[in-house]
Amino acid sequence: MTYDKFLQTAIEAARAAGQIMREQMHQTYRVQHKGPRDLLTEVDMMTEEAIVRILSARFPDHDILTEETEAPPRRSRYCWIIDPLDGTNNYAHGYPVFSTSIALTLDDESLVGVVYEPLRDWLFHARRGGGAYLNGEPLQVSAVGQLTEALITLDWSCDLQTRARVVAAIGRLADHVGTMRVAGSAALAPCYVAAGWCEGYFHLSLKPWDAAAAVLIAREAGATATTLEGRLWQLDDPDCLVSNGLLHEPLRGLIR
Ligand code: 2AM
Ligand code: CA
Repeated sequence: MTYDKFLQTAIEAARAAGQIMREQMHQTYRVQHKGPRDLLTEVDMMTEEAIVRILSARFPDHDILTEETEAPPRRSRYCWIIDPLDGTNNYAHGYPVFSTSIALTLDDESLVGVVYEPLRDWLFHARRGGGAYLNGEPLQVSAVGQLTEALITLDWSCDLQTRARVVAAIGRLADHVGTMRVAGSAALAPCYVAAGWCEGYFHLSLKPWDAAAAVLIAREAGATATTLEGRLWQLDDPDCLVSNGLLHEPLRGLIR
């Protein structure tokens, strides 16, 4: 079945990227600045190349949208959306939280999503309508319904104006939620909501490749994902709140 072929290929590509990340972690690699507080390592490029090679060989007609390199359009209804190394800042510091994200979209809707955390060998995946899984075990969001018991995760932006909005939101949340964590990988954090390890995650300046796979995985585990205005989150929306659903509206009210 074609869906299985899409999923198996995405898993193969994500594992290939993860292998490179593990191998390169203790080697010397080049690190550049893409912009202020925005890093690009040689490993971003190596992992991207490995993923694109595998996907293009298997699906030469599909489009590819990937963080680091612009690919020529093939005008397919199918598009692979890739963040080869999500959490580059963490990776470059040796802080052990980073991932690879690969999604396949059909007409801008995610069909298949894979997020791989190579250091723990954790592979999150989902198929639209088919549930979400971690290493083959089904995932379900948490049943926590009290803000005071909630663990909320979030990410900064490298842009200072957005960062100030995040800080203001943290200030409003602080009086109400159980505790907060800064995630460092926008592709992993919604998977942790999917697993029920935290109740919510927000980011105000996402790119499509950060969350194309992760939001599908979260939704398939029962999560709600909207913009701060409350509209269902779509690929090109920069702001996103992913939650277990029960706490969505109170969280959205505090963050926006
Ligand atoms: P990245 O590591 O692939 O760049 C925390 O920085 C999270 O937000 C990371 O997942 C990071 O992805 C993502 N992110 C999204 N947009 C970003 C940007 N413009 N600069 C830095 N990180 C960004
Ligand atoms: Ca990246």
